[in-house]
Amino acid sequence: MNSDIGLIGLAVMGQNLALNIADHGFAITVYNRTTAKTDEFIAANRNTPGKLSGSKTVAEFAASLKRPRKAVILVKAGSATDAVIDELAKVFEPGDIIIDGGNALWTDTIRREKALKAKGLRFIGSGVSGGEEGARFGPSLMPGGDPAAWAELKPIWEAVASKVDATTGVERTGAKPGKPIQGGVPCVAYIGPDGAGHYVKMVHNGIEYGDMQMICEAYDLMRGLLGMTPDEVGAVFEEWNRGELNSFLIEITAKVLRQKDPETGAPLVDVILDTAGQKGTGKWTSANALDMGVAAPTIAEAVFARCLSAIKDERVAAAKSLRGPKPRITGKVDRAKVVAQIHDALYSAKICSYAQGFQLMREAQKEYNWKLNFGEIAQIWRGGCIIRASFLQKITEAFGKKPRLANLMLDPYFKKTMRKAQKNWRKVIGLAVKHGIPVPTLGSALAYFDSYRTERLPQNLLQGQRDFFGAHTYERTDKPRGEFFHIDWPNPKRPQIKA
Ligand code: NBP
Repeated sequence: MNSDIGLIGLAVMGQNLALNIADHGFAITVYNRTTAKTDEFIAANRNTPGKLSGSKTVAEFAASLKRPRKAVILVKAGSATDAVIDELAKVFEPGDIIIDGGNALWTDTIRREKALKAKGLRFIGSGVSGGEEGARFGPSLMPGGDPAAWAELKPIWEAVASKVDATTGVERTGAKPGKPIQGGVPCVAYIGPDGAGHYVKMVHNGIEYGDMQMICEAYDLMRGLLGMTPDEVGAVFEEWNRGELNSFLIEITAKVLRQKDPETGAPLVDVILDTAGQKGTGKWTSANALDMGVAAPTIAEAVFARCLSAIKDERVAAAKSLRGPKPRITGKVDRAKVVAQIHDALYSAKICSYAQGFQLMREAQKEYNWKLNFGEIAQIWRGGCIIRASFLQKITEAFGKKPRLANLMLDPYFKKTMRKAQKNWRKVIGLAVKHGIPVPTLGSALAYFDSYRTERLPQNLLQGQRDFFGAHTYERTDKPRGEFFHIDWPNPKRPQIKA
């Protein structure tokens, strides 16, 4: 039997994507470094209606594929991906296509594409988002690389991707094993050459870090300021999920908050240790923002918040010696009013965080000579991925109307939303500061908003300082941009020198 496609790497993502591909009627061969996993997977899915087969060697795997061969790699990102590519390159022929679906660093993808091209092989770096469930029933897919190779992969990627309604952007749900979703717009689009797909997937993950942290801060404010129980906060998130904050992350937050610990019966969230892990894509996004000189403080703060959470022992010790105000608001409090204020703070900060993500992609496309379609990117994030949200329909519309929009916050819908919400947002940040509750993302987003809308920032003073100690020069408000001046600070009467 000749398979339409092959897949290497049978951990969570690989197994689920393989079953998804088979469900859509494509014959697929799978391979895993540890053969026992391949055997177990094939045995466990013997009754699947799809055409699924396993190979014990890479040579056998290659021989089972229709030409030009297509192989998806879903292994641990980094050296494992290189190892698998090296193995495939030995048995593949010119024109064959290798697709890396892992969370690769986009610069690795650029390097791999170049190296494989020299061997006549075609390479696609495709972001795959949506975790286990997404891979099984419809992920959001962000492919980048050789356009001709993409044309070959397109029918399979469009079939397996999540589907949304064309006009409303609402995700079509209810897929079951052997019964995939029919119709709708697939959440996949060709992103651009070489590393573009993996770059956009990385920014998606950075935005995901921001979303998760902002939700955690909203939760913390409700518990700290108002003394609400996890169940009560869960009910608020359930209600928010019916409005403009509707999203996968808000939906699962409500479920996490409602969950009881099977062992103690206590709210599970109270039993879970407050130290967060991370795999690196948030750090990559933030480091890249610094490298390119693009402000993405909300995403970076989300990464730092995880870092601070991880030093649990230090925090426990510090809590005993560094005193602050009491978190709880004392006296009579209108709980519904404060909850509504937190809602507005969360929504406004979310707009800022996404604005930062899109600013990053705008700069990266200049750096790497890509032509990214921001409306399309927002569109393919509407379903299947972790950040899927109703709100992405608004972003799709914003970039649809104005593809070169300078900043998402300037779109009329978002401008109006922030004008209405900012009073409440400022109240929440004020309350958080007064009561000593950390709000790194909600607060940094407000600083981003205020900085972006400020005509004259204090960096005039900063340039003065730089010129004072390092003769770094400054531009003048009364002279054309690009003309640089320096004064001899100890002898300021001497004329300014045009640098
Ligand atoms: P893991 O990232 O845990 O990788 C495990 C797989 O890598 C196994 O199949 C393992 O084979 C294989 N592997 C390793 Br480790 N080293 C190898 C090597 N040197 N040669 C060949 N194979 C090797 O799997 P995952 O969580 O399913 O994720 C797969 C990819 O998808 C990753 O890049 C991940 O970042 C990305 N991703 C994951 C998620 C998610 O929710 N998990 C979401 C989106 C994207 P073995 O069985 O022989 O050890």
